[in-house]
Amino acid sequence: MRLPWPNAWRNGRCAKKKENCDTMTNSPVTQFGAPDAPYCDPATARVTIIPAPLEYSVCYMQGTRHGPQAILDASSQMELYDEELGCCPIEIGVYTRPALDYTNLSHAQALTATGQAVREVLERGQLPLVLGGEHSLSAPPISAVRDYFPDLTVIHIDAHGDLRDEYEGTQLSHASIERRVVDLGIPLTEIGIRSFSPEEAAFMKSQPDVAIVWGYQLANGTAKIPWERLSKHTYVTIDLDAIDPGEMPAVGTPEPGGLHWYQLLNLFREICQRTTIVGMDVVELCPMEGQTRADFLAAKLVYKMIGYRFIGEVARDK
Ligand SMILES: [Mn+2]
Repeated sequence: MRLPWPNAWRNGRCAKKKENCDTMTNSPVTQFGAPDAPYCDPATARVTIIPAPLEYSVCYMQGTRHGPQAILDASSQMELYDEELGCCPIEIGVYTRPALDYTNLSHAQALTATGQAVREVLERGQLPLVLGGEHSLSAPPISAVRDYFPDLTVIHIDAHGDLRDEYEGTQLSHASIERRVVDLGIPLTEIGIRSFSPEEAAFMKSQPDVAIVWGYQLANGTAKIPWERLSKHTYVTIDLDAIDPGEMPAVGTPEPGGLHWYQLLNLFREICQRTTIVGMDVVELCPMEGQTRADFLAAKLVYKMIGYRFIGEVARDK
């Protein structure tokens, strides 16, 4: 007879324990979801989370270097059973490595270190999931993942096009990240865009391998995601300012009219049904006092992404 719950859940191994409430205020959370040891073993994990507290080219609100730890802290208070998927996604194994240390590194050196951390995860056959930090960190991970999956395509969910050739005098800027992806020759699909410069509009006339689904199209129901552009292997980069600022206020450059929670989850679930995600990042959380809902949204989004990605590989009760 089939058990009504996965064994681990029945035994309470992935149940949230009350004592976490006491420990989190004293010491920083080191493992996403604060699960029991079997689920964060680096040797058996399917996902390695890379906290990347990068902050070099932020132009408006500062503080995104605190984003990764805020996500880890919030994740420790998150329930680990996914009622939609009928399972505990943490059971696939999610290891969080120590945060990258960018002390005394130039921006370029910090980006190289980020790419190297992703390569180490790929070498172990695990899925790299980078927590930012500012968006400029995405290019080296995408380049590293492409070395392992040459057919790679990229989905970029963001309020901003990030297609400028350079911004404020540097090609490494967060506002140029997707231009670097285009430079790598990787087909790019942008979703949720609602802040675009004249320079980017002119660039699009050069017919780069970029498709854009605009924010207004998502809002009025005319959006058509060009699924046919996706290859077998896809990297997804999510700038949290893609989400409506009413739900995600803690970002450096908020734009009105963004994606809503379930809209984003449905989008992400469909991405997982149509392609295999082989690398991910969630960037630009800029924790703000009194806006803990943003930290919790980011943590839960990361967990939902892991669940959708690995559904079918973990025991389910429905
Ligand atoms: Mn953005």
